Amino acid sequence: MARKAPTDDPGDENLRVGPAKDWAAGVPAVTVAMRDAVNQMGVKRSAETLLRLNQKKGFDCPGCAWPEADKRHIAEFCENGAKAVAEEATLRRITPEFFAEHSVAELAERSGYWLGQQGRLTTPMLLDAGAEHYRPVTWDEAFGLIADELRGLDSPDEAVFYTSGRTSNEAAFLYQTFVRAFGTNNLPDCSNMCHESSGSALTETLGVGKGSVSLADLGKADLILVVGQNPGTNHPRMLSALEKAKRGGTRITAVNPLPEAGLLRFKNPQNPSGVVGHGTPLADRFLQIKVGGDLALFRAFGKLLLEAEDAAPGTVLDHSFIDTFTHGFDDYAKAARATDWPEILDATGLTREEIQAAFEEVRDSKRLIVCWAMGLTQHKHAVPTIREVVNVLLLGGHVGRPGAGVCPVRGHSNVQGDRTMGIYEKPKDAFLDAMSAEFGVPMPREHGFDTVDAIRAMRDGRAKVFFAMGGNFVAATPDTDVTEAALRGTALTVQVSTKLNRSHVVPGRRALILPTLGRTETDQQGGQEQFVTVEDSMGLVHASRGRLAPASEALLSEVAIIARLAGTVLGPEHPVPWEELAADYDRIRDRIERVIPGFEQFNTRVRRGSGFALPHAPRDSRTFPTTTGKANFTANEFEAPTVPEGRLLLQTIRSHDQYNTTIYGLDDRYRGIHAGRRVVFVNPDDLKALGIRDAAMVDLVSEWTDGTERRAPEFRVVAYDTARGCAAAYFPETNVLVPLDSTAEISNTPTSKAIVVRLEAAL
Ligand SMILES: Nc1nc2c(c(=O)[nH]1)N[C@H]1C(S)=C(S)[C@@H](COP(=O)(O)OP(=O)(O)OC[C@H]3O[C@@H](n4cnc5c(=O)[nH]c(N)nc54)[C@H](O)[C@@H]3O)O[C@H]1N2
Ligand SMILES: Nc1nc2c(c(=O)[nH]1)N[C@H]1C(S)=C(S)[C@@H](COP(=O)(O)OP(=O)(O)OC[C@H]3O[C@@H](n4cnc5c(=O)[nH]c(N)nc54)[C@H](O)[C@@H]3O)O[C@H]1N2
Ligand SMILES: [Mo]
Repeated sequence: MARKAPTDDPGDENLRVGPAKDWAAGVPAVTVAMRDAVNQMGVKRSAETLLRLNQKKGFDCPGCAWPEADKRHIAEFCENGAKAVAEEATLRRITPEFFAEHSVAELAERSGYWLGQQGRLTTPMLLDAGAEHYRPVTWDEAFGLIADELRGLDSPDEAVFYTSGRTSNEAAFLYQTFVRAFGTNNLPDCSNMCHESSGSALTETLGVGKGSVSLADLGKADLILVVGQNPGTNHPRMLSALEKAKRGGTRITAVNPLPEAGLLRFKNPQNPSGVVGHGTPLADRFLQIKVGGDLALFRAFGKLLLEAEDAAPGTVLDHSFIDTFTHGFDDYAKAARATDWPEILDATGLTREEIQAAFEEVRDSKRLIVCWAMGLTQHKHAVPTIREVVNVLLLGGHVGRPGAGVCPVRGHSNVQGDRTMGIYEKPKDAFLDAMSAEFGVPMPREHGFDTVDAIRAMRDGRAKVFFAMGGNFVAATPDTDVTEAALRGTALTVQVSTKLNRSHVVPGRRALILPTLGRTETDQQGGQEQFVTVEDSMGLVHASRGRLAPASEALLSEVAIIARLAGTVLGPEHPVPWEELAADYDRIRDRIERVIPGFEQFNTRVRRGSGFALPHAPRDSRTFPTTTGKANFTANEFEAPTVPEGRLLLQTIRSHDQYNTTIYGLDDRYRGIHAGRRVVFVNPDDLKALGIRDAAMVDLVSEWTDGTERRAPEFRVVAYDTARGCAAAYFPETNVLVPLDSTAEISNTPTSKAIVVRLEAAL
């Protein structure tokens, strides 16, 4: 009963631009969700699948990492969660005949959208050296071949093991065990391109690289700042939480160069009164900040708070918190006071009045939460920007108090859990010691490659085998031409995947595709049905159980793939009992419990209700495990992007119809874009100043400090309400523009949100 995929590969020939919307969700969202689901799965399967989504006995949505409320709604999913599920639970299948029919060269000409539309991968496939087509192989052959390549390396550090954030805790834990037992810490992950800057800044200032608020806190806040985030598209269930908070009196300020639909107005499809009329206005205040201006804004808040305290001593700052729990106040205060208004206004593009009004709400809030996502993390000065956010929160004592705290909103559904499980290229010694003690094998101590360093190593011939546990490495990473050449230069690429993507058609000398189970599917091991666990953006760990029959009988779970590979590479005498662990995931959880703090009685607690919360010292007890033992204020250098005359600062974002590199469809209806993706949003006044017409066709040319240029051809200009001097376009199409060396200080995250470009008339 496999469904046929469309054979055509539509380009942008039907691109239409209409008005942008000022509200999100509501009835159209639900109908669109159902339409996509039914197209991929049919009516019966759609209903059965979507009703299990995010339920206590169901599976965790493979979409975003936003937590579920304890009281579940019967349809606890959003439009984009439904699309993520439809993408995985599709009835379309890719069989060996498909690869016989399409050469790799031909597939490399197809769009990412078309590749994804072909359906689920069903059979392990090998591309031999020099071959034009993938051919089917057995699992044993595949593992044997990987083992030969790995054992033939001069050093384990010549292999790179990437992870994307859908991998379960159990698979992630076993994977890093294998990689380290093999002998390397080369464990880059999607987090390196995502919230690494948040982790870096929060670990240094608060001692824990994760968010400090729970869902309940949102409802208790006086004020929530939503900064650099587009929840209407990327975390739609967050809108329900914001709406609820608002009804209880919480005020919301949005800080964004774009007036994103969901932030302005929201219609709740799960609430009968929310689906008619204009919905709830969500943000009470909108600061249309310039791209990269947030460090300046938070610096201004800090400066104004200090000055207000001077004017009325003892009434503004939380002195008892600052005195008891923090370090570095004086240096920070000095830096904040010294910042000049002209540089703040220039960097933010806001008026003094706008900042003053927003500040007064910050000052008057006893409980303040700051939420953020990629608008803060993907900048050169992302880490100092997030440190400035922390400075403002510390001034008011907003950490470790109900209704207050830091809320980095994570992307992939288990990206936070993967890091907890040890998917990290710079592991702490305490973790490695615990691993060695548990498994009786030595652990490598030298730090490994993150994503950008892994590309450099492959480019320079220092890394020769690339193994990916999920994701779409070549499409997600910067500097597409450099990255693709780097991958092609390796001896072997291995992709453990559910769906076909660009990374399968940019092979090393040899390439393997290993098809795996998704979240929605049942996982049988050792004659028993298994479940996995995940950790959401707020540190809650819970179980996820798939219910659908696997897309093909040949699929192995990620856990089984790792165990069989480890057995083949490391041999039968190895002290880690790989097969035994894979036969019963409870045994993996027992090991996790013994290695990672916070997982006491893991198997018992995860079977109860909706799981359990991991400890978070700053939140739970105002204990700050930093180098000073206190929460650290930081005196950051004032930074903002500089853009030469006649150039724009381009940010690369997600459309409403995509999940990272997975393109669900060609619309971005909240922004008024239909049937195409190659658009660049520019402020009408900038267009006038540049002498470019709305709807003109342009090439985007990025200019890098070393004098090199990169070009993304043929984008249609869309006059749009974005901050002056800024532009926006979708990734992955624009990744060619991001230089590999353009990364954030400290976190090494590609600067995907700040690329200096000029627009050139397309030939
Ligand atoms: N449906 C769907 N859901 C997803 C994803 C998806 O692709 N599709 N991806 C998942 C993943 S991995 C992640 S990380 C998250 C991403 O979630 P988001 O971070 O919301 O994703 P982006 O599309 O990158 O949007 C960045 C937002 O920041 C704003 N912004 C850009 N630069 C700046 C700046 O300098 N300052 C400020 N204040 N704002 C700025 C942009 O205008 C935009 O609103 O979503 C997750 N959820
Ligand atoms: N220019 C620019 N670049 C960016 C960003 C940006 O904002 N701008 N955002 C960055 C961010 S935040 C992120 S997180 C990265 C995302 O980078 P990745 O995580 O590498 O990319 P995805 O597109 O999420 O990966 C999709 C693929 O994962 C596979 N997959 C899906 N589910 C499963 C599963 O359950 N198991 C396995 N094994 N495979 C599965 C499918 O084959 C699918 O094709 O991209 C980054 N790149
Ligand atoms: Mo992400």
